[in-house]
Amino acid sequence: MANAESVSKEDISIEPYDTDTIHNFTPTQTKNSAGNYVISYTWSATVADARHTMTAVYNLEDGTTQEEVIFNGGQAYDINGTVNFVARGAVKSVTLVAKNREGISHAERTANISDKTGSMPVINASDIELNVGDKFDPMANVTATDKEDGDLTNKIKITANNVDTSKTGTYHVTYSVQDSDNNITTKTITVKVVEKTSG
Ligand SMILES: [Ca+2]
Repeated sequence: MANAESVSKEDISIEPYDTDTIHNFTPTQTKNSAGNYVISYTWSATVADARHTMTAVYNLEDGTTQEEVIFNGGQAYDINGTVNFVARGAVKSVTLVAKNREGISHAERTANISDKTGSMPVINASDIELNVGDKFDPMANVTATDKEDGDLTNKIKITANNVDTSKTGTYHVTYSVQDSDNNITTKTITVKVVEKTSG
């Protein structure tokens, strides 16, 4: 009987899942050069059972989620890591969820995203009209500004320019500028070249 009682006690014992603790979790969001949202954070946790897993749930602005297992268990009690996660869209918050080996959540921590993507740069450029034979400087009177970076005029790239002032026509110049958060703005202006009218 003593043996049966012992087994029964073990079966009903509650494992100390609630001793799991998530520390050091401050995700931030940036954009990479491809325009994808990248979530970065370091994290650490004290996990009561090495068989537990840690899953990150990324809550996107469109209301959907993406999940990624960032810890698969099998390690000792103090675990940590660095995550760089590429999301489909802007991320509102990230929830780290510790799950026991039955897949049941038993510790979690949600952090709102500190959005580092900032505002888009602005290109100031206007359509212009020229006379045949005029000189055309595509950078004349063209500037770029950014709320976070300030003046970005020297970062402007001309990505297309078919202007030919030797003959009449309607031409286009396309400008592009990238800010320090990898936000890219493009702007196309129209350049009309007309016959010089005398008088
Ligand atoms: Ca900016």
